[in-house]
Order: sequence, then C-alpha cells, then structure tokens
Amino acid sequence: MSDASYRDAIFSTPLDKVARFSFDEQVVACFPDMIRRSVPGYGQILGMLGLIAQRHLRHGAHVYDLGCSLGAVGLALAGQLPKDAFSLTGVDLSPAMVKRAQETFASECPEHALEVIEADIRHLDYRPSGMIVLNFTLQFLAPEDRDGVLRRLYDALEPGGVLVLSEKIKAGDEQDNAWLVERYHDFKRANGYSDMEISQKRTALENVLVPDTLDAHHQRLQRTGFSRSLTWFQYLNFSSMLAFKDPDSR
Ligand code: GEK
Repeated sequence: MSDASYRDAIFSTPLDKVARFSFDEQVVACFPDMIRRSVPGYGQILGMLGLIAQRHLRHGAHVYDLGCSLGAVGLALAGQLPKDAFSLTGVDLSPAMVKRAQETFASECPEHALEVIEADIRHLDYRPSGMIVLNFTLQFLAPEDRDGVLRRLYDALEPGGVLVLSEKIKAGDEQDNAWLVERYHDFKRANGYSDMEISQKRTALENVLVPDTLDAHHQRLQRTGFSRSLTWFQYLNFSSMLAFKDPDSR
C-alpha cells in the first residue's frame, strides 16, 4: 500500500451536526490508517486471500474485488501469486478511491493484470470469474439490494468458484451484541481513537453501514444459490465467510 497515508483524525473535533459518512477525498487520504485501526483482523484476512486463491482458483481465472477502495485485495493477491495466475478487476463507486488504486497498481505491481473501474456493484455487467471478493462492502448496500447483488455474483461465478464475504456483523442475542460492541470500542480506544471520535463515527455510520447477523448472511448465501458457505474468520464483530458454487452446477 502507498506510504502517502495520513492519520485518521476526521472525527477528532466536535462537529455540530455529524454528516453521513462518505468515501470522499478526506477519507481516501487517511484510509489505510483508518481501516487498520478500525477493522479488527483486516490484515489477517488480506493475508489469507492468497492461500484461499491458491486452493480454489483455476490458473489464469478472473477475480473481482468489489468495493476495492485503494486496492488492498489486488495488492495482497499480487504479492502472493505469480502474474499469470489470475487477472483482477477492482470496482469502486468513489472516483477518489479508483484514481488512487489505479496509481498504486501501476506503481507497485505493473507486471500483474490488475485494473480498477469506477462503477456501482449493483448494476455492473459481470464477466465469468473464479473468485469474487467483497471485503467489507456488502454492508454499505441498502439491505433490500443485497440479495440481488449476490444472485448476480453467483451467476457470474464459474462452477467451483468461490465468494469471499467479509462483514461487520451483529450478534443475534442482544447481550452478546452489547458485549461485542463494547469490546470493539475498547479495541478502537487501544488503537488511539478518543471517545468523541468513536461516538461521532458511530453517528456518521448510522443507516450507512447496516450489519446483519452471521445467520442472516448464510441464509442469504443459500437462497441466492450457493450450495455451501462457512465462517472462516471472526474477531469481535468482524467476520469473513466463504461461499462455494457447486462444481457440478452450470
Ligand atoms: C479493502 N475492500 O481495503 N458500488 C461500488 N463500490 C461501493 C458501493 C457500490 N454500490 N458502495 C460502497 N462502495 C476494501 C475496503 S471499504 C470498507 C472496502 C470500509 C465502496 C466504497 O466506496 C468503499 O471504497 C468500499 O465500498 C467500502 O479491502 O471502509 O469499512
């Protein structure tokens, strides 16, 4: 990832009215710092993607990274797989993110076939792919749009293909959920965020990031076509799942 990252201080001063969170220039400038200090397990998840690809990706297959932000998934895969192993299309709605990701790919892994396009993942015409990664992106879509997108991704996957779905989750039990949220705030505090930053970020994300339970995710994966899905990672209220398209499907 590019070194040109500033420390996230977006919510460090009192704001009269906290605006809805958006992926603008200000967020792009500090994004690597923000995501590392705010998403428990982010680095471990990225580190595992290459191993998942080595096990499940047909040599030379196409990969989508949806909601790619600054291209961390593409960089992780390029760091772990040879250049002829895969091609990748990163997709993001934020022009500022897309521009920076394109520059990073060009400078850090020019040999690999990595591209970035500006598009809405709800309306993209998907090409056949062996692996699709949604690393903390589905949570930003309106709940009523989530089934439709997953159905289209299922259709785009080749038989035997895999979907990696990482999400902020909520626990079904209220008491368990409260415990996870409190420990998550402890995690952020330990990473240098103040109580005011934590609370203002929470307000900004209200109705922007709407988490589901793990059960709701697995049920959605089933009803949109995936024959099998499992949770392979959880750290507090952050999780990553893997869903398989049956090799015998067509
Ligand atoms: C990473 N995956 O570093 N279409 C396309 N992009 C979208 C849409 C949409 N409808 N909605 C939101 N986004 C990355 C981290 S961040 C997660 C992903 C976070 C994009 C949005 O612009 C942002 O870049 C990304 O999804 C979510 O592994 O910030 O918590």
